[in-house]
Amino acid sequence: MLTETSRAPERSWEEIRRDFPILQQSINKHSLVYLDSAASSQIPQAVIDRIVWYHSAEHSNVHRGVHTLSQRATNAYEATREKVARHLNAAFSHECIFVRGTTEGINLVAHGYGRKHFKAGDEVIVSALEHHANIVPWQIVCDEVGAKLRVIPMNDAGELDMQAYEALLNERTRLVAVNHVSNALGTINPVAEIIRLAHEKGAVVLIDGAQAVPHMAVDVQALDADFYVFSGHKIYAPTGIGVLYAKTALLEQMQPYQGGGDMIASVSFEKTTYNALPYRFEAGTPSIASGVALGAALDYINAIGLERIARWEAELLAHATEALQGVPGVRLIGTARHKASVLSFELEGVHPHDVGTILDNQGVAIRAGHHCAQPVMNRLGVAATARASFAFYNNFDDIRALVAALYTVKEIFDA
Ligand code: C6P
Repeated sequence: MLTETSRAPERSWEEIRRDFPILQQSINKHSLVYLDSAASSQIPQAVIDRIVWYHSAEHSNVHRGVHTLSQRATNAYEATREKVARHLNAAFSHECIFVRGTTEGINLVAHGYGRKHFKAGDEVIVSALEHHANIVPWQIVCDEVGAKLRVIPMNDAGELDMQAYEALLNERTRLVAVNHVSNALGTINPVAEIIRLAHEKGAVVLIDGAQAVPHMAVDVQALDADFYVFSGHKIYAPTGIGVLYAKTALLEQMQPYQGGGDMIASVSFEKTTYNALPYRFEAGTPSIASGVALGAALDYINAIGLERIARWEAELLAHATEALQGVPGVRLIGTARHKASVLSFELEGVHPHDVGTILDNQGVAIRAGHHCAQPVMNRLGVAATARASFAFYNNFDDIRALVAALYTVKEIFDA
């Protein structure tokens, strides 16, 4: 048993940064400063090693073969499901459905749940802060059945108007879909309160956790979330894997989203019966290596500790916010009181794409654009922003490099 004294000493952030081989390179003759983890985070060596081991010793198809390799692949893949369930504190691992990512998870709910349960005149509530992935699937289903999409407004800081939300909720509300953390502005939304209020009206709630799960502990039972989705590639795993958590009772009421192998119990031309949970919602051969890697990524961050990660990222965000505010011409976009490690900004007189390109010339990787959140941009009256997003492998030197690179942009445009 581990005691306080036998526990391994805490590794420094410097040492942890060295776990990420991709960060050790130069880009455009500058040491890489990676500030785009909200788009995709980087992958530590332990996870890369797990992928190599899977392909070297375990690779086969899952849930199908009686042979040893198939069993190894199945065991490795299913071990991740158990880890995900523990990570989210789901009551059962069958409540964790593997999907390609957040987008597919939301589409699964929109089609599997919405199409079956929404009727003409019903209402679905999203927020003004949503990524397109949490708007368009609901629009498609609402259009199909004649339901209405309603939107929780936000203030100029990028915070949801909770009074307006309460006023929108009514007996016609079937589902509320909001993100836990906004990808465009970094706002942390009061999801526990959003869920509580929706439940009072008998509506179910989907939380888009794509930008939350990498930065904070999430307990789906404590939140009482009905659906919670996230993507592996934002939590130090590869692309091609994500998770939809859903309560058993809801999964049992849902239509399969896709038909095919693995999701059936029996098939004849007259009638098909479906497999048990979770497989009923997992048609076709999945992204097995990425799934196995997701388990390794969860082990990796849990070894560091999510509370420690959250504290360090909060320090980085506070420091970067102050540093950017000191650069003449910088205007921060999104100044909510509760934020996760995203900093959206404009530099006066320079298009965000130009900011991004000149920063890249100096080895600083940020994202520029509308961040797949055009309604957020429209609400705040900007076409696009530059966005720096932080992970625990970033440090104060990265922030200094960002600021220095912004002064170079200004020099070029002031000349
Ligand atoms: N946001 C960003 O740079 P997928 O692509 O399915 O893994 O995730 C979609 C998605 C859904 N919700 C939120 C809150 C997100 O941030 C994202 C992905 C990336 O902000 C790529 S657009």
